[in-house]
Amino acid sequence: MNGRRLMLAHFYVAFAAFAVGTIFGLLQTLSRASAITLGGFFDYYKLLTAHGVLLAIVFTTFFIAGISTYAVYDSMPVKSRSTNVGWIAWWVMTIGTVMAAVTILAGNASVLYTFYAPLKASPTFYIGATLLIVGSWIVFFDFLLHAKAWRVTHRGERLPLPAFMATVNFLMWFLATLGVAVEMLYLIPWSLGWTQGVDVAMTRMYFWYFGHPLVYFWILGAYLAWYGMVPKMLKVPVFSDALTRVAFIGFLLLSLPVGIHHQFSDPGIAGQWKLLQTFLTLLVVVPSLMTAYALFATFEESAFAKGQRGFVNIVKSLPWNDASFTGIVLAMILFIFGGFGGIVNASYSIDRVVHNTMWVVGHFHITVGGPVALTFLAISYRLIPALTGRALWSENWAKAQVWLWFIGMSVMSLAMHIQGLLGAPRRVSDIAYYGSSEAAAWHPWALLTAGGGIVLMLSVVAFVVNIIGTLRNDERVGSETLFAETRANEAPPPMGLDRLKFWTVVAVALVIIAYAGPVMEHYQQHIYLAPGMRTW
Ligand code: HAS
Ligand code: CU
Repeated sequence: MNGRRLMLAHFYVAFAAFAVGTIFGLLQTLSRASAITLGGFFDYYKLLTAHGVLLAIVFTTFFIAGISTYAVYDSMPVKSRSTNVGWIAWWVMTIGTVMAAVTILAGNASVLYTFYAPLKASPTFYIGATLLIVGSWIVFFDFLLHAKAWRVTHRGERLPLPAFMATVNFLMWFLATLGVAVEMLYLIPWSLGWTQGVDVAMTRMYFWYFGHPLVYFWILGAYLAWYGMVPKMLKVPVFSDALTRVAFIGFLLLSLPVGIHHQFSDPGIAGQWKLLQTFLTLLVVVPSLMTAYALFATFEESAFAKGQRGFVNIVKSLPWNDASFTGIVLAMILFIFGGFGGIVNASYSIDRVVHNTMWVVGHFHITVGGPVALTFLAISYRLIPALTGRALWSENWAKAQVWLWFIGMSVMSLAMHIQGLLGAPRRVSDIAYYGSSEAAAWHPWALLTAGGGIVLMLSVVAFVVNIIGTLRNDERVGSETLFAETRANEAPPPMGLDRLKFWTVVAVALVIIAYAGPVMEHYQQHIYLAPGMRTW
């Protein structure tokens, strides 16, 4: 398979962003627990911006570009194609990342990862972020070119399942990032002083049109491994090719028209639009439950093959000695809690209680830090050996790392959720509030959050040591595909599932239904253009 160096390049940038971003996260938890005082170069809001951008945007986007390129190139081998387009994508993404990261660390973009206006960062931050997005579009374009070249010798065939999953995820990402691209058309001229003000409400709507699908881009990156690689670890076929395609099409359609569930407290958006998007948000339960069902059926099939029956025997028969498999199941367990927390958030009236509190921070740490990050770390113990041909340095370190991550993330997220229910705000550096009695109730949970953060840091060290050890390991391993076969006797999935142009039209139609009202009503109101400000 060609493109190994390209895939590894994506993973190395992802790991570097992960290692640096988690250090900032630890410092934040210690600061909010009043264990340390941040200041100077280590300004709290600068670190919070760097933590969010490096982990939520850079680590995820590069890792998903890497694992998706593996899925496309591995399942659709096309020897004749060069990797030039893929490398152009990598360079554009990397240059953009460096521009944005340097601007943040230079103290010129403490706008947090959501870069809400009227906070105004330096233009190089917005231009760098835009290049990262444009680079990821080139990754998607590379997949389309690859599929076209593969189709020359595979006329009329369906995309192989790994390539289908990766392509649908990037199609959803492309449609979602159009929102942030339009937002940048406001923010870049504004940051350059070419426009007098910015329409804050509209930039927020553009951001969250992108911001929610962003999280499903992450989870589908993990689902690529759950649906495609976990069966291989268990030596069984993919549970169902058709179900997998239906679930991915479900996420494509239900990711885009729901971003206003992040804006329930925003003024200027009428309640009926928020209610409509609540219903659309909750529909995501369907592909989520389909995923849970397919995965447990896979576990069951592997246990039956070993003559084991019954829930307890199925669980006991799973390969708990395999760090990659164990890490992914622990990630799934975290997702169960994160998912139900999402249902709380999506409940329009209850969200009033938790919005902008540490509850939401707990939610996204157990979702991004659970099914997404832990899956990415766990599957790296298969991907890096497969791409380098070098054996994993230590299976024991890998097992320790995934359990430490699970424990640290569980403790930290629980403590964050409880802080949030007690009213602790997010995005506030000092929560002592001059010794107020209400704030005092948050402190024990802030300490526990920091405790979870320390355990997570140990896990990060174990991961980095293991990856470096693997890259220096002289013991060689084979590089057979990490993806499982689909079931030989399964009826071929309906060809309609592969009609991605049709599903794109349906997705766009849903977006128009969900957003035409709020956008038109917005422009019927008086638009105030905010000149912008810096609070740092
Ligand atoms: Fe969320 C805020 C609603 C899932 C990430 N979410 C966030 C933010 C982030 C984030 C980053 O409605 C904060 C952004 C910010 O900075 O302000 N979220 C949901 C809902 C879901 C959901 C309904 N979120 C995620 C995932 C994320 C993620 C996944 C990252 C990867 N979220 C919200 C809302 C807000 C929000 C509001 C705004 C809150 C506010 O006020 O600001 C759903 O996708 C959840 C699906 C799951 C279920 C529950 C059933 C559970 C099942 C188990 C599945 C298990 C599996 C594993 C597949 C419907 C079905 C198999 C298990 C075995 C052991 C076999
Ligand atoms: Cu969301």
